[in-house]
Amino acid sequence: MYYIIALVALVFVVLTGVVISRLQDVIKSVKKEESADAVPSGNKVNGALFIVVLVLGGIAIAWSYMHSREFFLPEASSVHGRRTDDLFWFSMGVLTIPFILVNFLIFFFSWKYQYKKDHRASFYPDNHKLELIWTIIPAIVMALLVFTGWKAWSDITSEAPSDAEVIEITGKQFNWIVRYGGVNDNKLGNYNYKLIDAQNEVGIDLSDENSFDDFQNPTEMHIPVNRPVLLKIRARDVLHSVFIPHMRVKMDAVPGMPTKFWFVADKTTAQMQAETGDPNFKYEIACTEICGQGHFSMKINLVVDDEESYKKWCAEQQTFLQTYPEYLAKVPDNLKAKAMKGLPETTVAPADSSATASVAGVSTGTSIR
Ligand SMILES: [Cu+2]
Repeated sequence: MYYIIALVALVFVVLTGVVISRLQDVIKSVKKEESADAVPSGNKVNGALFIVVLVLGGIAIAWSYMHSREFFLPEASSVHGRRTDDLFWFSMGVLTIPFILVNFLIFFFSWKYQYKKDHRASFYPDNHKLELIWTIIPAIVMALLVFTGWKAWSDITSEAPSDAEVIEITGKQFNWIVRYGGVNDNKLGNYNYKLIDAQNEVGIDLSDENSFDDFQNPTEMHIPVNRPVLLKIRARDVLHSVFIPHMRVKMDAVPGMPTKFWFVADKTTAQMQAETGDPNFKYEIACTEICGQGHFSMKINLVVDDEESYKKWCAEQQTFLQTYPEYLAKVPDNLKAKAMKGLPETTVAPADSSATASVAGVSTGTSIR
């Protein structure tokens, strides 16, 4: 035991000796530098290089900004899009001014206050006025940015207005399926993932009468201009993400967790074609979540119509039941007559006696409603 204590004590004595000798080395070297008159040879060159980096770096930043402009988001075509763009550019402005100022001073001072013989730096330990200024001004600006951003975000994510056009968009490997509430009631029918099959891709529940006039489109989405559109977003398999760059719409499509996004488009496709001078201009909806090998192909077009053209387009679409009349078999007997409305005679013809009975009950069915 004594032996161990003695050994530890010895180690500490040796360590103390090492530390003292190191300290003396440091003191010696400091004294030596003070006495030396020689200015480090690279002093002036380094000082000048700071100015060179400042000028060349400034030019490079300005050039890269101008050069990348074509890759910025296109001009917004939605009401909230314009608002978020304004906020973005306001924040950029607020950040860019101090960025330029601070970086200019860092490089300029490094050159101006380079080592000069007989030059002594002035120094003060604290300055209350200066500290108050650089605390209060950024605090006010930050509060302003946070508040305006929070206000915009809470408006964008608020409940959609009651007159919003409700459209469902479902992501699957690898395309989007757009479903509309139909021309009669503008109400989307219920869905159930257990009902999904080769034709019924989103699992439309045909026991819900709201689904009878629902129609789907796998190639494009039409929306009316200047009217709120509520996207109900779903995914069938893996994570996808709805991205409409011109509309500033971006929302994940999550399996088992429906999401939504509402917005108001305020420029029709025709207007954009005239504005851009490109008769082939099309708004696009893309997937912005790497969702598998075919991710790149998850793109459909978005057509923003004026109210009249939109109504006309909706009226021209075939309902799901018109496209697949065999699904009439899934409609409960008491609703069959209602579901058959608008179906061509030929598809109604093969109905069995029970279906005919329901046709006979059309009047009772509708009178109940
Ligand atoms: Cu994807």
